[in-house]
Amino acid sequence: MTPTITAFERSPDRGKGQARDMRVRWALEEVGQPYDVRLVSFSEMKQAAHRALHPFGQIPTYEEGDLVLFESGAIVFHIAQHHAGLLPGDANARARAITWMFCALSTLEPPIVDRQYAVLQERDETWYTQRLPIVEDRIRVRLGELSARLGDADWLDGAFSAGDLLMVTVLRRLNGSGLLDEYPKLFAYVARGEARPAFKRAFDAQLAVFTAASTGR
Ligand code: GTB
Repeated sequence: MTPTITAFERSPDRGKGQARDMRVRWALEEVGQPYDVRLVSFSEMKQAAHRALHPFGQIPTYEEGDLVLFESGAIVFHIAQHHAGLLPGDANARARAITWMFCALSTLEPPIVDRQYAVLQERDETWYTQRLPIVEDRIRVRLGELSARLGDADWLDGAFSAGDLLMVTVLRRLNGSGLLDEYPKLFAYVARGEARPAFKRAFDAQLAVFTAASTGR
């Protein structure tokens, strides 16, 4: 059965692949699962029909027959569990890959999102210029630790996994901040993820949505 995901009708990131449907698209592309996309506007997201799928009125969602999921991490995990290619067969290696999935979402993503909120919503506050360096230093601590663990390896634990997929999408949220440039190993790691054909297909698909919305095609 072809799953349907939801995505922004017009993404505020202007097609940069920062919205969280990107990680779901990428996972589906990695495993070769075709999918449909239903585009939703900001107002549609907050209406009852969409809230029935997503209690917080957000994207992405995932529908597959009777199954409805929200939370991008849970969706990627579901895809990885039901298709070959994103989680190793060996039980211990699989558990470690899942650990990296959690790590991406619960250790790396929160300070990075905190910075994005600061930049987007707190810029006019009197304390903004004092707070931003504090937030960025918190991110630097995690990036330094992650970089040390990655070392010269291509991926976090052996072959590319759903853990890398989530980590790369989380680190991409630092694009334009200059922070990732301070960690050449992580910079190269993200570039390796972005070079994967499945990433490119997912990126192009979400960019096409933005381009069509902007040009009216
Ligand atoms: N924890 C949830 C998950 O992982 O699925 C978070 C879902 C979420 O934050 N969804 C956002 C959303 O629907 C889109 S991805 N926002 C609308 C709303 O809450 O009303 C977050 C996002 C949005 C925009 C950019 N950007 O412009 O760069 C980046 C990321």
